[in-house]
Amino acid sequence: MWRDLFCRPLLAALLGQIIFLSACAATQPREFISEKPTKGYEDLVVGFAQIGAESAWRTANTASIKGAAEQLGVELKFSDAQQKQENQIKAIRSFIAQQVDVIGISPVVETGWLDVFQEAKDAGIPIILVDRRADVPDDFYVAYIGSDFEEEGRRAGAIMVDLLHGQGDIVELVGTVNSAPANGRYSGFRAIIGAYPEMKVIASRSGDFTLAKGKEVMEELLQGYGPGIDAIYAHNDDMAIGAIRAIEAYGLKPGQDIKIVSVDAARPAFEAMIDGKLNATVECNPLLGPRFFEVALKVANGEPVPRWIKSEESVFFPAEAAAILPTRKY
Ligand code: GZL
Repeated sequence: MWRDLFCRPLLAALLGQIIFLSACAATQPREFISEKPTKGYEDLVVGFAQIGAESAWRTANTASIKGAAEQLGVELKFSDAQQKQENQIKAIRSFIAQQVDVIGISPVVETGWLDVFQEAKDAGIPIILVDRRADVPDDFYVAYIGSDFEEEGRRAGAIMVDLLHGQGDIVELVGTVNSAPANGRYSGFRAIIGAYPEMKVIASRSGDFTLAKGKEVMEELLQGYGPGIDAIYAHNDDMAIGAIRAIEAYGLKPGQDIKIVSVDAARPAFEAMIDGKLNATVECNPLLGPRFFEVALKVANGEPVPRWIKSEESVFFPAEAAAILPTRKY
């Protein structure tokens, strides 16, 4: 009897309270719930420290990043460092001062980033490496979006073995010294040709990924080695085109007297293959803009992202160059 008098009304009151509170929670606007509001692309402010405009690849990479920002409505603060590390460091400090949501960078070289990356970490601003890696502790960046440069070097090495039938003297045009692509392409190439004692790299000089420097270095190497050069391994197409011009000026036929293998698969490489002056190009994809902002948005919203978003890449040869050239996006 006394339970009925006492318990039922109490139970009814408790039930009413539970219903009322859950109704409140369901109707409360998100900002009053402890979660942080999710950002959209149009809320995102991103700083990108680009290396420069040294090659056709870099031009395409910049166009991809700027184009994606515009298409998505992201506020992009973009800096061109003219291939100088100190300018990239200044750019990162400027992005920190402006309190951007995320910083992207293609580090011109692998080392010398610890202090400024620490400053970004202390400011709570995540860094995404795009295109090139940096030699920093894992917790100094949230993701790397880019290629496997060692694999690119291995692919170039395998092509060179075929072209030279396992024997010949090779000249190497190296990219920017101490950059991740130059280091990876250098070691990957040697991992393959090292199994062929009759294949020798007789000279390895940096052309800094530019056409002009590649031509200049090739002119010097032709003076030193001349017809003794069986093949060239160029770490990018721009240096390969510079070498082609030097070989022609020297009086030899590029692609025939001297075989040439390069990396990037930019349009000028396809044109050189169609002209019979280049024997192969290993693809390195510069069109990283959309993926960069996709990852940046997830990071800004505290969502997990893979540590390495790896580019899918191929290799191209003269026989298919004319058919493929119209389809190339860079
Ligand atoms: C590779 C990229 C390199 C290209 C060059 O991912 O960093 O820099 O191979 C470019 O053409 O200059």
